[in-house]
Amino acid sequence: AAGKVGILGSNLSGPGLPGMDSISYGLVMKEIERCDSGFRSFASVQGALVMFPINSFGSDEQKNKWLQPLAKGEAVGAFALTEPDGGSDPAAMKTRVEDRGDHWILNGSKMWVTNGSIADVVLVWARGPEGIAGFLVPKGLAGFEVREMQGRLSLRTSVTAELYFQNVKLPKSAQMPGTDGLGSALKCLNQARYGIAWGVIGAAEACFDEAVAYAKQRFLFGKTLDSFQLVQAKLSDLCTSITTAQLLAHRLGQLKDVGKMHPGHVSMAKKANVAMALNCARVCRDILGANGIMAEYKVMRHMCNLETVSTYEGTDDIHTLIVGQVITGKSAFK
Ligand code: TGC
Ligand code: FAD
Repeated sequence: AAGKVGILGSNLSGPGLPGMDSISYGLVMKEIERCDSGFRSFASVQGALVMFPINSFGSDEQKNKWLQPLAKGEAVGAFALTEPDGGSDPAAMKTRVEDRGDHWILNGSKMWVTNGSIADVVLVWARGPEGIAGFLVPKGLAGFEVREMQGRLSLRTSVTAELYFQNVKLPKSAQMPGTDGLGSALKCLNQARYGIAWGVIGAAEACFDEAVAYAKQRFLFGKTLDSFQLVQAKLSDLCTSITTAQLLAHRLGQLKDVGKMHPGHVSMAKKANVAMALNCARVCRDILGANGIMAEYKVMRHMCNLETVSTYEGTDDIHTLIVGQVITGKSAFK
């Protein structure tokens, strides 16, 4: 359905692609995440982490083969950067390709790969003879094993997988010719983090709307909950923080559309807006009292989802340090 309405990779320009402006695209992400962060994750991975790199770094053959099926939702993509020994530090990656003349041999493993078990094609980041590069790996190749990760208490509408590559033979054409080191992978993350900065506002709005509606009808101490000053103060602060986040995302979109969005801007917005949404979900959960923990209400589901959103695409700490680096000129990672 998402493919039919044209919302997958909708901000990308090129033959047959919608080319939506950044703010419209952000609003789409917001509305998807109002429903569930797992659905927005699917859309982020498909659009920002698979279609964007194919469009930016792929060969004509790769673009012709994958972009339209991915845009229409006829094919599913995944992005495999994270490894067991390198979550926040992807430069530590051990997955590697060896050049065997007319083909590559891929060895290594990835984990926490959204869409991994349902993907037709996985963008795998691996260390090769000339540094880190991206490779398009279709499903079903000999030596490519996928294990779905079970037991998550967050983002339960999406699927996450571990990927294992044991002497997987790839044609030379699997390499994305425009990828050039870890920076190429990080460019994809900028796109996805942009979508998250917008998306989480939708989750926060959903929690806020539910809490307002609940407080209007919950009767305590002889009047409805929304009459109490403490509850009004909570709602007032949340409304202000949601509005502030909207303005931050809107400004980021304006900068993106004129080519002035810096990775530091994206980090600031990802960190601030996710923290805002997580706080909003927690406070709204509190306003609903015991009902707030029940599955029939949205707040706890959004709250659990947002714990993941705070971790993936760069943790809150990592974005703090990226902004710190922009301010001081000193990398805390080295
Ligand atoms: P560092 O030495 O700073 O940088 C390496 C090269 O990359 C360049 N660069 C960037 N380029 C574009 N955009 C950015 N945001 C960039 N950040 C850095 C940099 O200029 C350098 O270029 P060059 O030409 O000099 O080589 O790299 P580092 O190893 O010190 O690490 C920096 C750090 C920690 C910020 C980075 O590794 C990082 O962002 N870590 C977090 C990892 C992360 O976010 N992983 C996400 C995995 S995907 C995912 O979670 C999907 S979830 C599903 C969903 O989205 O819904
Ligand atoms: P770690 O890096 O081990 O971090 C643990 C803690 O240490 C955090 O609090 C962190 O902030 C802190 N920390 C790390 N470094 C520093 C430092 N220098 N200074 C201070 N504190 C630090 N990855 C993909 O490649 N593709 C995907 O599709 C994908 N989907 C995901 C879906 C889900 C549901 C989840 C949970 C994760 C997904 N990820 C994906 C992985 C995600 O990007 C990583 O989980 C994230 O980058 C953090 O890595 P980690 O979990 O190994 O935590």
